[in-house]
Amino acid sequence: MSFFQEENDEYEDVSTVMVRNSHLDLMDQDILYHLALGSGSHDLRAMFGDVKFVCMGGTPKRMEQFAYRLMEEISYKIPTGTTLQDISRYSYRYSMYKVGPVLCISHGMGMPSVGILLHEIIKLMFHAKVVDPVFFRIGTSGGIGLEGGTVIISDEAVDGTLQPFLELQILGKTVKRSSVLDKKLQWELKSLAEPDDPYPTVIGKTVCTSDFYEGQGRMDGAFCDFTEEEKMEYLEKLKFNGVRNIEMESLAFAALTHHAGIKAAVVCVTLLDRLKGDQIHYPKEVLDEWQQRPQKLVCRYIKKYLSKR
Ligand code: R2B
Ligand code: URA
Repeated sequence: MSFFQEENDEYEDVSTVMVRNSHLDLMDQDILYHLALGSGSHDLRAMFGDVKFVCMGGTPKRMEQFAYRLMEEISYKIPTGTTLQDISRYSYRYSMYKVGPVLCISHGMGMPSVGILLHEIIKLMFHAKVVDPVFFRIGTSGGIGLEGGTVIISDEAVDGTLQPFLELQILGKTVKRSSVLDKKLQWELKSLAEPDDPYPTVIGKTVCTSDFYEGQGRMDGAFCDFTEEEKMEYLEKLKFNGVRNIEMESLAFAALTHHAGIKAAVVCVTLLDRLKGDQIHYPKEVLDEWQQRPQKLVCRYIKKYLSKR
């Protein structure tokens, strides 16, 4: 397909990941504490220099599953009788698996968790001199006017007030970072949705919140000070503004990858339609199958890219 052709052309002008921190040059080693790795203790270039894709998702189990799916799909072999190792197991924070040029990492829940991980993974890419990696978040979300099981590729990540910025408080001041996602990557992913897929794959805006309950207009948390009418007015306003889903990491993911000049995409499945309710009531087997849908799409992308090399 033509886009991979173009992409390869693009990669003729390759560049390694840069960090925007001159202080790192002055440190004799950099401890990536939450990954249980370090530039002094590990040969990061030898371990990770070949990475091309970094895939992040909420839970360790899902990312392990994804790593095994990839192994199958790209025919990546490990010695018979052995299993993939969780590279960050001694951190007891995140889980990380490497399948050839793909890193699969759990990011936990919420922007602080994915933010810490991104700082360390971006530095890992820098120390390992990785060339033009592509980052994916594969996750779950609440749909806005879309049935459970729908796959959404985010074209923009915005906060609960629809602002396309991540707001950080640094030294007591508010700093805004734009949450930009790669347009071309979104359409490349969309083109890999198959007519036979028994679910829709759409592109749309994603609201990212700091809370699952009140922050997402749910009335089933421990606290709720708004009425059903106020909730529906807000959710309808989101729909009117092109929002297709709500989750909790895309804003930090988009803003920090963009700040590092890294191409990134967010692909989430919906677990319910928030215009119809708050509780996630589907059976576990249904939810498990739905959660594999973003994995399948990203897997198709990686497979296609690798087959063109
Ligand atoms: C989706 O699901 C989690 C909350 O249940 C959160 O990490 C998110 O973004
Ligand atoms: N994750 C969220 O953040 N919200 C939902 O409604 C479902 C999954």
